[in-house]
Amino acid sequence: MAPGDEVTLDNCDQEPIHIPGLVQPHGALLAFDASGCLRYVSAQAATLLPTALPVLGEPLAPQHFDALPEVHAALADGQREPIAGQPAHLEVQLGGRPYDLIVHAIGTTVVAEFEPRPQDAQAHADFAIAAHRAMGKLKRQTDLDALLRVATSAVRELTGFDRVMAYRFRHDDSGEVVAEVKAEDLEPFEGRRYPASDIPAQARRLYVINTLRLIADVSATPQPVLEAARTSSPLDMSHCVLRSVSPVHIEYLRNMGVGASMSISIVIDGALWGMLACHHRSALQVPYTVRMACDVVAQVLAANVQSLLARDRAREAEAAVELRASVINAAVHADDLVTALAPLAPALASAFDAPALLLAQEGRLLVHGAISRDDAADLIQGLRELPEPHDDVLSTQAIGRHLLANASAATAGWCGLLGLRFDSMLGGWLVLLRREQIETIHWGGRPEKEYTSGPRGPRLTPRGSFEVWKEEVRGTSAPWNDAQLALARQLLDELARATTARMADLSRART
Ligand code: BLA
Repeated sequence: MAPGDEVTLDNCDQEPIHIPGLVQPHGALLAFDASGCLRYVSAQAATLLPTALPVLGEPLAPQHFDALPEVHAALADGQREPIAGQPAHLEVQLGGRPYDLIVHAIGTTVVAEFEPRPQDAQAHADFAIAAHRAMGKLKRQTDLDALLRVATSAVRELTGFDRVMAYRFRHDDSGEVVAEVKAEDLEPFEGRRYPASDIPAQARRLYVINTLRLIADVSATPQPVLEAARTSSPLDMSHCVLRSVSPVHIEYLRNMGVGASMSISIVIDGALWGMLACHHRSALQVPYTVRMACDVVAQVLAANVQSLLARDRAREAEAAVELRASVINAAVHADDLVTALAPLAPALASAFDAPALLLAQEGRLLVHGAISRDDAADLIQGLRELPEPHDDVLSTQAIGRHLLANASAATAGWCGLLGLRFDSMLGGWLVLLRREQIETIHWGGRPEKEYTSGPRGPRLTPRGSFEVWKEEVRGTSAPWNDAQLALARQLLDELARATTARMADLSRART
């Protein structure tokens, strides 16, 4: 897709959002080539900046910004040391007004962006204290939910947004609002799920390298970036602070009644783990320094999330070792595995995050959880009748679609199955079950009339997003993760070993 082609709901993951040729109109952009000539300028730069500017195609000369030697120096410095993605920041006065000047290099091009400092920008001292307090609080949190809540509160306190959410990506790039602070009269979004397509892949890639974006006024008309020569390539705005965002996303925000939006990436191990996403009902120009403090909050947050996740993984691994030992203990020389393991059913189910568990061998069947005995027996029968499996660990997110089309358990909403065939002679199965994802999530949204719908239709509304997510996950459970699959394999080995040992005992007793 080329810049200027029409963006639709079907091709928006192809939209080259890094070269929109447009900036948000609250600031001005100037970009210079390696020889110091002005190659790109945003249309309103001359109106916004009360100073002499070079003409397109002409070099930056000392008389430009003559009152501002430091601006000239920053631009010259940028040209000597082009470090992409590492912007330099200056506070400058133009015509008696304060501006934030952000300079960065992309390739050999040096980009200077000017943002007028909002008149009511929080006093420096207050804001530094608030930022400092937020970092301290973030560092003290020892559980993930509390950590995310503290981060959303900190960003809300620093910026004044009406709503700040922590949005966490799931295994399939869909997302969930896992924490939220908001103005009281706004409808809560916490717990909501959104499909991967609400933040297309190219946007996610960009958000890993450029971690903060502000859409200061959703209803402002973007300004074109003029080019010195038609033959030159469009300016790569991946690292620009004024980059104008995709029209599809603007329509989405407008439909939701959002007047300003900001989001900050939570990057862990080079991948986008989540975002802090902020909404305001009217326009909101968050000063650059405040945005940078929010970016630091997100970095501290990411580091803490990473260490809490590592701690949780270590705890889970420890619990798995203990569980395995209990299983070995209970199973060793047990005459009847089903009875011997019954007391461990709750711990086993919980280790696999499975609300139901079945254990069967010969004519015995243990049922744990809210599945009917008939559905359980039918499922075990179905598994026993399957053709000889390649693997004694079976896993699926969709029993009805991929394993047993006619299982009554599947009809009753059981979709995820992790099955361990530990005794092929006597039909020994340990089965963990999960429900359909949708059954566990309820739409708490207000009626759709709360939202408007633009030219691209109702898809770009919270309800439209939820419907897409529901379609994508219909008939499936959440997936089994690697740790759970590894534990399954270990337990299978132990149960199979116990079964073999019992057979050996029995045949010894017979001889
Ligand atoms: C970008 N989509 C985004 C962004 C967010 C979301 C946070 C980053 C830009 C920003 O900070 O506003 C999505 N925002 C959400 C979600 C919530 C939220 C899910 O607050 C939940 C509470 N968007 C769509 C569809 C398409 C789409 C259907 O919903 C395309 C078919 C596109 N979203 C889209 C694009 C971008 C985007 C192209 C990139 C915008 C840019 O940076 O230019």
